[in-house]
Amino acid sequence: MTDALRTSEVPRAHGLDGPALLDAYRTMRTVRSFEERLHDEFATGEIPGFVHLYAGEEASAAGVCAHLDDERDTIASTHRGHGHCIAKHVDVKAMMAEIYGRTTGACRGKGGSMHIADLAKGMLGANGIVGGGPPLACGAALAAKVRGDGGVGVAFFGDGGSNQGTTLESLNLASVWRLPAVFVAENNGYAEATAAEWSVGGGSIADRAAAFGMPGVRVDGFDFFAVHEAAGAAVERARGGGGPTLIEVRLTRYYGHFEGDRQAYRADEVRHARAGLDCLTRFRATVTGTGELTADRLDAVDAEVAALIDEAVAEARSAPLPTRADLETDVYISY
Ligand SMILES: Cc1ncc(C[n+]2csc(CCOP(=O)(O)OP(=O)(O)O)c2C)c(N)n1
Ligand SMILES: [Mg+2]
Repeated sequence: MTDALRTSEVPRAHGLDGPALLDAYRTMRTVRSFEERLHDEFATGEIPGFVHLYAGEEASAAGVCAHLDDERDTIASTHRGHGHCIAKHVDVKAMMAEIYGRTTGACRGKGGSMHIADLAKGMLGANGIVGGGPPLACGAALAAKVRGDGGVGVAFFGDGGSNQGTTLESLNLASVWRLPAVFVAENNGYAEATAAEWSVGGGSIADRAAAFGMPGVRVDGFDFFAVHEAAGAAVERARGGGGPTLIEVRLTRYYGHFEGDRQAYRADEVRHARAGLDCLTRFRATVTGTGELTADRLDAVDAEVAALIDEAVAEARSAPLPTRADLETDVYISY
């Protein structure tokens, strides 16, 4: 019997049994390894386009998406979307190939990092338009409400995205239509180089929820369990017909706004976060401290994920680029 199965008999206060804890860890580790590897590979010049890395923010995607299923629940993501994709079970190799612009990619190499989508997994897409996700999530939530299948639409957006008119309109629409929606504001302190302290009027994204008559909560985005708990309440409320919730997740991105950003606008906050707040380190300390999972079991996940990422990069690099004919298909929909 594996450690995971042995501990699964005793769910803890967080309600997660051994396999669920292992899943959460695997998701966060996969995102971290994917992003760290992309950071290295981008520097070789082989990857086209812009890449915005999610490393440091893993607990948000993993804590929220742990409550979602692939069939009826949907998410709308951002330009910093790799973590959301992985947490929503988009195939990691197809993601890597997409970022390399190859025909084996999730969107046949035509979307790249900022446009990875997989409708079969309820992943409506990363999005190059800041504030583009919340209206999509409203549409998905309305569809779920009409279908009556208990589905939930989740919008991830940043502190910068929280100031977009589309986001505020979506909060309003979700409120008046009582949509099964969850709005997840990932406040990493910056929109490009502009500090959230300066740009978020009123100082709190969560507090804006009151203006729309919905609950607003702020959680520590380095703590998987805190995010998981807040998201669980929001998803349950949405599924039960209670309407939308706004969650502000406070966290830090470990890399620049995009790969190549010199980050002259911030000093040692990343070093501080990596050393004392890191979500993977904290998760490991918690679950090994309680005896729910062993360090060996977690190390085995690290090794499995490392092998997967190696394969994903090797396969992506050797996959074909789209031909000219490929580029002219799927541009317009035909009825
Ligand atoms: C409508 C729109 N305006 C501006 C941009 C340029 N832009 C890309 S990312 C970004 C900052 C977004 O910040 P935030 O929402 O906090 O997300 P983060 O990058 O911190 O994850 C901006 C201004 C854009 N892509 N779309
Ligand atoms: Mg931001």
